[in-house]
Amino acid sequence: MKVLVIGGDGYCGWATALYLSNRGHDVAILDNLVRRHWDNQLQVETLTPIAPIQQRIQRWYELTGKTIDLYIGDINDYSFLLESMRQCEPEAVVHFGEQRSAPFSMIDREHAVMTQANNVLGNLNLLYVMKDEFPDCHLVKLGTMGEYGTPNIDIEEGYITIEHNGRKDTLPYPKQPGSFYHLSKVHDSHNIHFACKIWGLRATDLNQGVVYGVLTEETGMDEMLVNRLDYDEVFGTALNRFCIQAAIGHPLTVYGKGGQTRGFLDIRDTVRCIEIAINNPANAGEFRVFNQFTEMFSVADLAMKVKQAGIAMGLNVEIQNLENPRVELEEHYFNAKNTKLIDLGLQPHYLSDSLLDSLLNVAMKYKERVDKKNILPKVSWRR
Ligand code: NAD
Ligand code: USQ
Repeated sequence: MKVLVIGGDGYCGWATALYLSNRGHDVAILDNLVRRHWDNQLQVETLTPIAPIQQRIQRWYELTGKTIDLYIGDINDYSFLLESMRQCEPEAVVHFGEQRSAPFSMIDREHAVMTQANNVLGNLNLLYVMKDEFPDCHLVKLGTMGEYGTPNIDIEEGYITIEHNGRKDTLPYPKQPGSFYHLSKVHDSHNIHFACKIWGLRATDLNQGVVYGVLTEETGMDEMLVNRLDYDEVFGTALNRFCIQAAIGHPLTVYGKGGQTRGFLDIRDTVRCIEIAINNPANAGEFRVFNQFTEMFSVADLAMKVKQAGIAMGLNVEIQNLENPRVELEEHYFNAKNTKLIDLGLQPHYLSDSLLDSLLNVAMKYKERVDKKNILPKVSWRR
């Protein structure tokens, strides 16, 4: 299948582009490289040194003989997006190309506005290109589990059937996100749902949990293909951060009581879930929602697992409960459904000691590159 991966220079996008290419799909990447620019602005760097996108793609070709076309530009530039789509003629578009950090979106007004403008308007441009010229193309859009927040009832996959005053309907599941970033995903979901309804577009919204890990079969083939691994307070996510903290002897930064529970998945399952979604497209007019995670953990559980794995490797690992910079429940009910991708064939990689060992080993390999001043949280939700 001809697949355009928007955001293909990023963490999930790069791994996905190579995975799909390796499985015989005809892959193109579109990215404006803004993430590399934001890293520079914030003076943060991925733990793993990533090569420029052109070199990455060239190396992939040298190793496998498979080509990946590249479109460098911004999806907020409508004519660029339209022209790229005309050249590429994708049957499926996988859209990862957004500002994806909750703390980034909470730095100040500019970052909140930048996040929502970049994400919501970019996605809206894409919907218009699809409506005008690619009405049969399947949109696979990365949403987030955080769209739901932490309600005191089970979380369904996108929709909930409600009885009210003797009448019954199946409605979009209520959204209570916890940052301006997570809110941008809610706005995207509403726009996509509406576009499917009025124009008959086909879309799958993948409400993904927190991704961990760095190696996939493809990105592990060569140093030049290595994926990014963020550990800083803005772009680093919980488990990845904890492993890198353990590797350098920094206490694990559990925010507040650590009872915050989330859905998590291995990056090897991210890439497989995308493949499942594109191989089983939504119907015309259908707005389908899958919850994309494999296991639920509290932040305190994760820290304890990393501590145990670290100690087994001879590391001295401590856990520190920091004052929570975010406004979020630290003890709450959380039970989310995730059967739709499993029913379509996902065989999860569960978090295991061997995975933690491999993440810790990658962290140890590059630990000299860690800038310790980028670890403790500085962005506050309350300011
Ligand atoms: P990332 O920052 O590593 O990659 C995003 C890529 O999109 C970057 O290469 C960036 O340059 C590009 N991009 C951003 N805005 C763009 C624009 N306007 N035009 C063109 N390209 C643009 O992020 P990631 O971790 O790979 O996340 C990818 C997607 O998955 C995001 O939408 C994110 O919300 C979602 N997601 C990520 C996680 C996670 O744990 N990493 C979890 C759930 C959902
Ligand atoms: N947390 C800590 N210590 C840390 C980092 C995080 O306790 O050092 C806590 C946070 O307070 C939060 C939880 O861990 O309760 C998750 O935080 P995170 O930074 O790992 O993830 P989050 O901000 O939710 O965002 C990440 C990705 C985002 C994606 C989301 C999926 O950056 O793109 O949408 O995970 S989800 O959380 O399911 O919405």
